[in-house]
Amino acid sequence: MKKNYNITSSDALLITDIQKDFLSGGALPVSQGDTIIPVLNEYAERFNNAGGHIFASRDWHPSNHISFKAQGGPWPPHCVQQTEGAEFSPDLKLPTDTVVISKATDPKRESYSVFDGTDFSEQLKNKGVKRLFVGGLATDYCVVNTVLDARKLSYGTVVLMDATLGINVKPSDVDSAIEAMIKAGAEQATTADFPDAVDTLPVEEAEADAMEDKPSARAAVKKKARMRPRGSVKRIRTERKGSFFEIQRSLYIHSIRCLRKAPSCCPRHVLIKKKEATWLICRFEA
Ligand code: VGL
Ligand code: ZN
Repeated sequence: MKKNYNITSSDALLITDIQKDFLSGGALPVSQGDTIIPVLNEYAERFNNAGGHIFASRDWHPSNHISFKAQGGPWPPHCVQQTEGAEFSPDLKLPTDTVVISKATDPKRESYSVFDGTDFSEQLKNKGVKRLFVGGLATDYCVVNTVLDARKLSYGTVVLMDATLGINVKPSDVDSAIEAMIKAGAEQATTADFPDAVDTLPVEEAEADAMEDKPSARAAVKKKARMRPRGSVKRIRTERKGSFFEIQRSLYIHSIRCLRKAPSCCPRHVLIKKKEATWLICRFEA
């Protein structure tokens, strides 16, 4: 059954290790790793629009890290600080206020979990995060260890199954990792478990201001809205300082009726806070 996660400011998305060395052509590529990048981009946009917090971790090793073969470890050198391989993929679209967490920086210690030896836990606490959604690379190393730590710290924890892939040194490693995460109380979800994607059309500040004091401007915006093509696309209403206007006419009657009662009067309405403005997004089509 669809879970319909409602993302708020007490939620965070963690995008783990989408770095060149873990992608095709890198030093330790995860097979098909590149294919999850567009999915992660979509999650990032969704969380950003909904006022959720976004974190991106990076494996950030010194050149003599204990996990490297020359030091007796299992891996070829990868994600060495300040090298190209440690860079995030140029295809990854991180919102501007994404918080980057660097991990496994101690030469003498392997740390797969983003919680290990970082200030991640403190950052989550400071931001009031209660629930963590995790995607990225690699399911059987960074992701599983991070998720198990998140559960130990009692975070609601959701593994984004369509946005994570593993290394499978042993072919059963990813399966075992998933089993361990579920056993620890993590949920599994995919994009289909979130409300339908909505286009958040930003309201120009000027346009919204004009509407507040000038009924004629309001009429012009409404006329423009009426001229938008109809179609099956779910559309939006916005609310700013108590003034509303519709983006698509098919929503208008329903939404006005709704708003008179309460902004969250039906399950298809979600309120999200973004900067000072409150956006009311309606997924209802009249
Ligand atoms: C990772 C292998 C080596 C990870 C880091 O973060 O998943 N995997 N180093
Ligand atoms: Zn590493």
